[in-house]
Amino acid sequence: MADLAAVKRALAAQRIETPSWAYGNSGTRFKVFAQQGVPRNPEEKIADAAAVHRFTGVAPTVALHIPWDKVDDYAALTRYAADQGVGIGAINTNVFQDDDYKLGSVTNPDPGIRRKATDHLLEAIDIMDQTGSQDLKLWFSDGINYPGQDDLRTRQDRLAAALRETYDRLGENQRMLLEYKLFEPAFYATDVPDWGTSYAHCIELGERATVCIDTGHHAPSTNIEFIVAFLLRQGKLGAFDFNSRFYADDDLMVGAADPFQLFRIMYEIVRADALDPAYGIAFMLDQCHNIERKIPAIIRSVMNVQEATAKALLVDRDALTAAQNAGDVLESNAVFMDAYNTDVRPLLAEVRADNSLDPDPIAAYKRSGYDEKIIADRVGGQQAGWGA
Ligand code: RM4
Ligand code: MN
Repeated sequence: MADLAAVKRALAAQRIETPSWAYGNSGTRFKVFAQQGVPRNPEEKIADAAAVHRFTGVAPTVALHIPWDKVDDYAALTRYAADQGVGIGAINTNVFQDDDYKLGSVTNPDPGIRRKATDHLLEAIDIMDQTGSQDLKLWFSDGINYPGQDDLRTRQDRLAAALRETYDRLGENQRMLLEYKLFEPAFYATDVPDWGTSYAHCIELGERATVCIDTGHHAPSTNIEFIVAFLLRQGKLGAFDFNSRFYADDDLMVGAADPFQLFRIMYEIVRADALDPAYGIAFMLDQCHNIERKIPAIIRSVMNVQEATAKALLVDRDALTAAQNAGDVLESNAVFMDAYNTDVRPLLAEVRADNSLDPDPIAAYKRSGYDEKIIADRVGGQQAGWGA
């Protein structure tokens, strides 16, 4: 049996970072449906992240995306966040929304455009110096649509050069998280399409470069927990961008499409003793809430991660190891599934109550009047979103 007191301690200590952009408007390439009460600036996004933390108790940091969250004074923004009760987490870079980047950013054939893209990555580190952020998260939309359009191998050289320059600029306590994505917006070949490519570049760069797994960025049926186990064994798993998908990079609420997969991923984390924030993995959400209210969707996402984690912590590891070593296929699977099939909602309600939180964060949010308040207050001005 798992030690219940230890499980509760681990759940109370869990940390999940929410993304500033999930509080703003987003959509598909067909339509962005505006909502009432959407933040109009980084401060309002941070206020919403702080609301999520107040009701869940486990989301004390918010990731920023530059230039979407560009401000004149990052030290002031950091102080504002602290006043709200949260800290600023990873700094995400954006080299995918400028006309210059049509043929790529750091892998563009034009050296001037590569310079501009690399300068943006360096600028993000300057921002980290001011916010105290430790993580620089890189995602490149770079790739090509047609065979022969550009040289696959030369593009890797250009990528390596930009990563090297950026890595060398990192401070001692700063890390680089290199994300990969199978396709979109490039359709034929993406320059960082998979974990192997990211891993190889990270190895070349050094200790402080690690892989970020965005759960929505794989081919259908990819065994993500295998990637998790492998990277943990190599000490090269730095972060997650959690979300869920049915088809491509759907960016839906994590755990919505496949809660069992999320449990399997969290089991590998627990199995490696990597849940503790001190281990250094950043558990972040990277989601878009196109048709649902954003704040309760993020609260629900945090709860989904907590539920998967609780189940993972409940796996009877002694019984599992014994069954595995005895070659008992059915018993091993049964021990694993027993934990997955446990209703952990009462346990999590208890953990919340023990930590002076409402056992039902969604109901507490609804009762709080925060939603009505932002709808009333945030009138006029331009709502934040992917384009703004
Ligand atoms: C990408 C990737 C990045 C995110 C952007 C908005 O698909 O997941 O992490 O910053 O979307
Ligand atoms: Mn992502």
